[in-house]
Amino acid sequence: MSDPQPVYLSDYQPPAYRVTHTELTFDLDPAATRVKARLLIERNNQADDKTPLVLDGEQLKLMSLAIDGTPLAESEYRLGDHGLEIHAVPASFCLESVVEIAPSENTALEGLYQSSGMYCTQCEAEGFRRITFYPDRPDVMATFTVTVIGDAQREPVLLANGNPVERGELEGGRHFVKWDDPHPKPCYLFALVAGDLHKVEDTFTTMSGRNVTLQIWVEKENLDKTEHAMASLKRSMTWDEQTYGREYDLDLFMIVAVNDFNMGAMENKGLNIFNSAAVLTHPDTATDAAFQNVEGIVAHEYFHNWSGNRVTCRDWFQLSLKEGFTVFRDQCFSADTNSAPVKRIEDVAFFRTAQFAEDAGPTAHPVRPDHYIEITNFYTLTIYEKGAEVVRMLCNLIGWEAFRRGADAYFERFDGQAVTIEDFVNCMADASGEDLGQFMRWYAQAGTPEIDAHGEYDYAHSEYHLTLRQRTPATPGQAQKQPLHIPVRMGLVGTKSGQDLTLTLAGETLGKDAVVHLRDDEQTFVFTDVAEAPVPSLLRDFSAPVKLHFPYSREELAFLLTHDSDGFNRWDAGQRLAMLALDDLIAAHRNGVEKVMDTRVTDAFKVLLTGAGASADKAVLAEMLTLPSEAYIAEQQPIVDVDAIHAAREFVRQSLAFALRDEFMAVVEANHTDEPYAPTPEQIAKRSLKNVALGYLMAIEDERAIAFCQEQLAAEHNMTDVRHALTLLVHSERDDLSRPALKAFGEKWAHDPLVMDQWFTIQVTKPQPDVLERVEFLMQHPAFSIRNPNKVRALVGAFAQNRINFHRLDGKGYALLADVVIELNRLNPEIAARLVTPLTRWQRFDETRQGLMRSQLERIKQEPLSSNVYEVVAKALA
Ligand code: B3K
Ligand code: ZN
Repeated sequence: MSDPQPVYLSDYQPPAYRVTHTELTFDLDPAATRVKARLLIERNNQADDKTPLVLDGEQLKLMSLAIDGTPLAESEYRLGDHGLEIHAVPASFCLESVVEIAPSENTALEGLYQSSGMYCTQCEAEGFRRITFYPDRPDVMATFTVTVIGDAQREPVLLANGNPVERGELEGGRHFVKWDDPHPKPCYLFALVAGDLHKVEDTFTTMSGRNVTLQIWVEKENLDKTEHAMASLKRSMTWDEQTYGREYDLDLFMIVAVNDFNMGAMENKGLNIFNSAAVLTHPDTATDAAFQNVEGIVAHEYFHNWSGNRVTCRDWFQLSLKEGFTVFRDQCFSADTNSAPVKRIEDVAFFRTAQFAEDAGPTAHPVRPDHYIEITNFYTLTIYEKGAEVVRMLCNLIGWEAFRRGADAYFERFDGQAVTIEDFVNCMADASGEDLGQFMRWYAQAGTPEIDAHGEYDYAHSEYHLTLRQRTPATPGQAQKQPLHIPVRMGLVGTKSGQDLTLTLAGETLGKDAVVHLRDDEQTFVFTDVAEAPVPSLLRDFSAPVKLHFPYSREELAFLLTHDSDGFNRWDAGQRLAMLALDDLIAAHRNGVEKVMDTRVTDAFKVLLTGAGASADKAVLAEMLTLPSEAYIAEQQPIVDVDAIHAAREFVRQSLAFALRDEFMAVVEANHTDEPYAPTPEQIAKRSLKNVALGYLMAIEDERAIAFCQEQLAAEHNMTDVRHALTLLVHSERDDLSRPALKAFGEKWAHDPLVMDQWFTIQVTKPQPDVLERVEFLMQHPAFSIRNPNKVRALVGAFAQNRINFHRLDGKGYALLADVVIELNRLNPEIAARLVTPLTRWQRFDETRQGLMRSQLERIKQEPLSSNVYEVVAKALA
């Protein structure tokens, strides 16, 4: 068998035929569902009557095929593994086909499959071709009428996109519902759900006064877990009206929760399908983080109704057109709804760890890739999160008002069309009059740009000279990089006054906080009338997705930590200060020298804890008291020393806890509350601050903290507190604390799959070196199933993030991951290809680990691989 071949953006051709209307009838059966399709098809102008009709189709059993009522002879078409070609067709016709598919055998969870007995679909990106023969590409947009036939007992609820227009009883205990979706859509937005579902209903009146029915469909036992998702949906609808002037466009909006789902959720028109983990919440079962995650995902999928559905992508290379923009929209929504600085800190902390790692690894790709083998592998942090950073930069460059005008023009000009990233950026250029030519390179160049900054204060002339030099490292297939247009938001903080100084550049007064535009490889900015020596505060609010290097002294960082007017940079100064201390400790560990704590970090923490200079926002404070993660520290090192990083970070945690024991305890006590749970920013802030402080105290097994954890666990007030207390007890060295607590929790929640996911994760993220055996044991647990992506992520995915355990020197961690990847390659290639990621980062480790990781990749490569896993593994070994 030959290796799978890539598809290239430069090969894009418009479709030869378009589908104007799609009529589908599903006769549901687990092993043999019949799908009847009637497609109204028209030839496009650039094609002629010799142009064959090419339809995608995979794993379909063709039962019949006819054009305008006349069955086709076998000689009139060619059937292959990937589709169907009809040699000659009229300019305009109706194609009728009947195929049979087996949802119960579909373990890939793409196309039509069964989850906990119910039928559901996932079509993006190329799942529709597993449902019927069709031009499965986003630039073919049709109206859809869908009839779903099922068993009245087993599938009392039959859902599809749009509005229900007819329903009735049929022979043999069967029934049907017919749905009509008047908005033309690409087939990746098609959805069907059937099963024994129950709904919670609400209504929303749009800004023009239309009433929309909102429904959330779940299994019966989850009816009490929908309130937060419904409230989030209504807030999202209001926010999109107020912020972007966008109104919902059908009479019905449905969300369905399913247990087996590859991603978080899917924005199918009028019928969003959600991973149950991304929609169900209850104070007893979901943490604050889960509540916030649900809010963000509900918003994200809802916002797609305009940024994705009404205006969609011409081809899958443009994926970030809808994803980057929609992530930016959901980030702004969450920032407006909760604490804006905390939202930014959380997003950036994650971005700088995970996306930077992707950009530095063998699968690095631009926000708009120019080729791929398997598009499913490109639902990445680069497409989503870096894409969102690029849209954010655009918005900051041209200002919100111009950005909003550009967005209005985009939605109006391209409504009902499938378009490109240029179309979007051109709207922004038109609305603002800016030349965004150089800016477009952000979409084409992979890799994280690095800025080396250097500053000098000229006392004699009261000038500050800031030199910025940019470079982007080579990435696979892109050796040479061109300079980018990088907006650097900044301030100069006076060392005497502690205040932002007025920025004057080339005679122009810019205010106290301004953006300088770095366009060349190197530029020097001369600020005049700088009355006192400043410390520069650079890249405020993370104004561009770059690595910024500035030779700050620890004193300067401590100064910014308390004086920077930008909350994000105050936090970042703390992270940089901690990083300097951690670097020293990592070196000490490696050289076998005694570790000594940097008292400047302790002093800074003391200032934060005791109030002087502390931010009023408790959620920000909790972030400031959180050390950089092991994964982030690893990203800063040329060769990752897994053990030294762990030892250094633990040393800092324990040193801080010993030095500030009473201060941490005071924070714990001051922020404990037993008011009724609500996922409000105020309550969440208090809980996170308390739990961060408790974490430090548990690092030294402080007796008061142990008692506090035990009480917090026993009180069962809410899952945030319960989970945190349980985690701290389980992650302590004290088996006597860990065992009974885990057992009781596991028994109590055995019936709830989402809580059991948490139970798995807590056990395999332990910092003691005996976790691998636990993973093997838990994979046999009745609550675990390799077919359920949430379980795989909670157990195996979480284990692979447990750095000291996954990277064991005997290589058993790598072998375990490879075993699971090999098994999943057959069952669910999309999940297998994601799971293999940690192994692909082998270049970052020492020689021994490199060899061990590579040999597991080689072992995987010996298998008959799906194109998904093949693409990732081949790149990693290239
Ligand atoms: N658009 C979906 C992506 C699903 C693709 C999975 N192969 C989720 C989202 O971004 O909203
Ligand atoms: Zn999305």
